[in-house]
Amino acid sequence: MFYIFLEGALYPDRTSGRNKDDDNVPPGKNYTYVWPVREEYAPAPADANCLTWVYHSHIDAPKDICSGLIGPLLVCKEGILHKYSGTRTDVDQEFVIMFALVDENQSWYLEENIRHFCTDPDSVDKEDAVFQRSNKMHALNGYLFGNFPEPDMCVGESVSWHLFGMGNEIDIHSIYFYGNTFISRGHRTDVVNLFPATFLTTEMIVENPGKWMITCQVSDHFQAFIPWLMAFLSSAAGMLGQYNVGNCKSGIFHPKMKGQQRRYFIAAEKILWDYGPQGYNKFSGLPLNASGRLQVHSSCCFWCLLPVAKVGSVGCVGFLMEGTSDCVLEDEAGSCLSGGQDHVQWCVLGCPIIKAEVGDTLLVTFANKADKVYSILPHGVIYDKASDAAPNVDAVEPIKDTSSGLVGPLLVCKKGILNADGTQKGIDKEFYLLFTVFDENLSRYLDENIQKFTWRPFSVDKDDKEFVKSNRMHGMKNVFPSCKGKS
Ligand SMILES: [Cu+2]
Repeated sequence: MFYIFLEGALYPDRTSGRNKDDDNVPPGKNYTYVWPVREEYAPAPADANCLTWVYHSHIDAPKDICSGLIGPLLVCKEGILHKYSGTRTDVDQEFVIMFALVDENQSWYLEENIRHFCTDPDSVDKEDAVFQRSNKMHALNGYLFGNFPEPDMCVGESVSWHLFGMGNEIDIHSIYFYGNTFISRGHRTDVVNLFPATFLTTEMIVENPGKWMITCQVSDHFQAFIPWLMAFLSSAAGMLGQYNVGNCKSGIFHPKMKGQQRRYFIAAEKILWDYGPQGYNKFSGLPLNASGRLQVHSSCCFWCLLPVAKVGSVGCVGFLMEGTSDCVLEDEAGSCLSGGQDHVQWCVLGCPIIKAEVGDTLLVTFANKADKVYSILPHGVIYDKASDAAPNVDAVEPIKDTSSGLVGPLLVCKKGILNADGTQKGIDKEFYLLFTVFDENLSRYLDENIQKFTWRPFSVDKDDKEFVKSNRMHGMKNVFPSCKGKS
């Protein structure tokens, strides 16, 4: 709650005189705003103990914010803040992260920056598209290139993360914390979505020691394109940060896992994937080689090479792809370790389905039968550094891997939910829908696809706008519900 003359927002609110003092605080002057926090503004019962809000300058909000004038404002339930120090009594630590594309083109200091930091200021064209793009920083708290100051914490600590997004229509972020999960709005997750002016409090009980990444999973943000830096900094220019978890607290005890071990064998093999196997558009009725689709087909890869995953496990009744091997994993003597033909399911894009109940341990053996290096990184389960598929920023190419088709669902169920055959109690059928734009431009097989499926490979311009557009497949994959992945 605030009074209109304490609002600090410049807009035609029909105020005058004293009521305008809050609107403009000139350099060298000061003004004290008064913002009572009334009961009606308290966190609701289901909210976190402290709600995340922000405050910012409002002379020209976009320009002010891009000039750095923004900060967090936490409103906590009564009794949560220490009477004297103001620190929180309910958690061990708290951190604030702003995810925003900081647009230096909008800064009040653009001219000053050009004069100070450009070698030839007079030659700078502020309307130049490349110049403008180079001024857009996909930042965590205004830091790029992994320079975000790394929060330190101990296993066993409770940590409150106050996250917010600001900025423009490009600021749609899927924030992923590697290594640990957290509670957000009453749900367990490790990914949260942020939009401009969206504020979120998440609560983490830190479980997993190591150095872990915090990333935006939006492909373009993860691999932020900054032309003059990309050449030598690669993916490290993106919206990335890290946090450190140490075993620095004594008396932390993890109970023994009492559930069952669920074993999965997953292999990746390269196949030819057909985005339209029925040969016509089922909504328009047009054949896929009709003029509307010809461009897609001719420019590159309506057909594309992909690695696919297949799962083998005893009791898994799946479908086999004709002409493929019938065993996921063989021993050195050639004997099948994973159940053989009767127990192999072939899955393409968004499969196989891994399931476990709380207390179980998943053992996933991954056999890479494709022609490039791949790995498996899970969401929502704990893994140590020996099972961490993302050891450091440079080694990670998650965007390319998911664009190449290597992504699948993983279900973590409450105890007692799964039947012996892996189906869910009380559920007759399960379907898994993967909605995504498969971007073949990012596939590891782009060059191979161009060679195989274009009429004149040497003439293909991979940066051509139409070519790039034609390679983005707005797909929906219905993963077959039949895999009963039980060991
Ligand atoms: Cu993002």
